[in-house]
Amino acid sequence: MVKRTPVLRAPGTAGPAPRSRTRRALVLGASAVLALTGVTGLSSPASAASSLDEAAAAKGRYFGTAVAANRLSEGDYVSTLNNEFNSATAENEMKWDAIQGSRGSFNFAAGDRVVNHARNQGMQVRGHTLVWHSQLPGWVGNLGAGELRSEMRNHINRVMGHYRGKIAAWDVVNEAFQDGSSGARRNSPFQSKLGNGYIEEAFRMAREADPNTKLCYNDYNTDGINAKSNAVYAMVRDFKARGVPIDCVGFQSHFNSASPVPGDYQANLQRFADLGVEVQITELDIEGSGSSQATSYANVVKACLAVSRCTGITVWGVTDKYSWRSGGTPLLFDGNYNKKPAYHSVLSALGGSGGDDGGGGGGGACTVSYSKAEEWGDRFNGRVTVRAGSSAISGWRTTVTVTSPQKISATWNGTPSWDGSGNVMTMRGGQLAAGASTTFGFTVMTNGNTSPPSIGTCTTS
Ligand code: 9MR
Repeated sequence: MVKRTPVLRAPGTAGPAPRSRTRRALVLGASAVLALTGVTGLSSPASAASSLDEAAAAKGRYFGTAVAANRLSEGDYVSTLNNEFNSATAENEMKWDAIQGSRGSFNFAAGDRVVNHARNQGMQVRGHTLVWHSQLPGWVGNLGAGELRSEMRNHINRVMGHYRGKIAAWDVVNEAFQDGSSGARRNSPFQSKLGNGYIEEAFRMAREADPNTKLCYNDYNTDGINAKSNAVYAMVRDFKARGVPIDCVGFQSHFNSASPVPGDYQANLQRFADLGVEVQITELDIEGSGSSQATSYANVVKACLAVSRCTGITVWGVTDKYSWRSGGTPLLFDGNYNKKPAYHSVLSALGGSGGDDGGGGGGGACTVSYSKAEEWGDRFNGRVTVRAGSSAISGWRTTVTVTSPQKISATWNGTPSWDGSGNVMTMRGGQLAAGASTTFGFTVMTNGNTSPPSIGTCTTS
């Protein structure tokens, strides 16, 4: 239960110049807090990133998620998305049936919601997907070859044209190969009417439609070295040899006990990278829980980091409850948006702080993580989760720094105190068992400045 303390209005003196709104300044912000407060004995280095996107960025990678437009009205969904990810893929909203369900009638509304949200948050966007056998409206399958070719070009032109300048990479063709040992093409209207050349045609059309975005081939069960990935590999090698435009290969990476992370995952990524394309992990999810799920996730991250042309990782959803495989709890946040052991192992593998390899609880004495909660026209609520590491602690403190003219007007679930500027609040709390967490909150009156606060590192007492 959230308990609100009476309004605690700090003295209003001039603070530092307003920063840009990006919360990606949190890491630097932590150093600023140190300078202001002279706090010593911190549990983790101020330079270690405390969110997935910042940790990935420090390694030169992005960390993304699939986003569903109809979840963007849910506060916890949005705050988790905004706090942890710097790349978004529309889970369904840019597929052919969503955009051009009826021939010639284009509807970009849902896709635009995802793209606008992402761009407003400074995230990049992956485009998914232009040519795919699934989620393809019936009218496409009824066309003859000539019309199908011109409709494929028209769809690519219209969709890529609409999003020109806003998409970092497009999945031009998705899932064009069969599973199993044949290495054969999957049957589809494109395959059966246009023949083997349709993939090349689609990539050439895409380059013409937008020469400034990356063009990817994306597939599943191609994560290890097997007949299917060999077939994709041969296609990419041929494209590169003949100058067919292709920039990247997406490895969906949907894993479970029947299809675990392959032992040759890194080697497979590397052999594609060696063809001169970027490799991206595009739809990662791993069914399971606890430390075994955490270890598998860490292995995927480590494989990507070991391949210099592996430019980023996208997980296929924010929270288990909305996953396409929700029964398998395959994501990094549970249904209540709590960070799972897999989250901590991913953060740790990315070199961030507050992570561990799945034991529940960071290795350090305590860690903090911030998320934005409710938002109104003149104020927003912030939430900080404080988590004990692998040992119990008898008390903790951290700082919240806001940017003048912002003011913290209320707090709950902790004991606050203030520095002379009124911009730095120190929050204190009591004991926590090993790995346990607690959450405190506060309201920031924006006074016109919506920058996120900077959260200091966690100190035990
Ligand atoms: O996650 C998507 C789910 O909501 C849809 O119902 C499904 C329909 O085909 O597509 C899911 O996303 C798929 C992605 O677009 C391509 N690779 C496999 C993904 C999981 O099925």
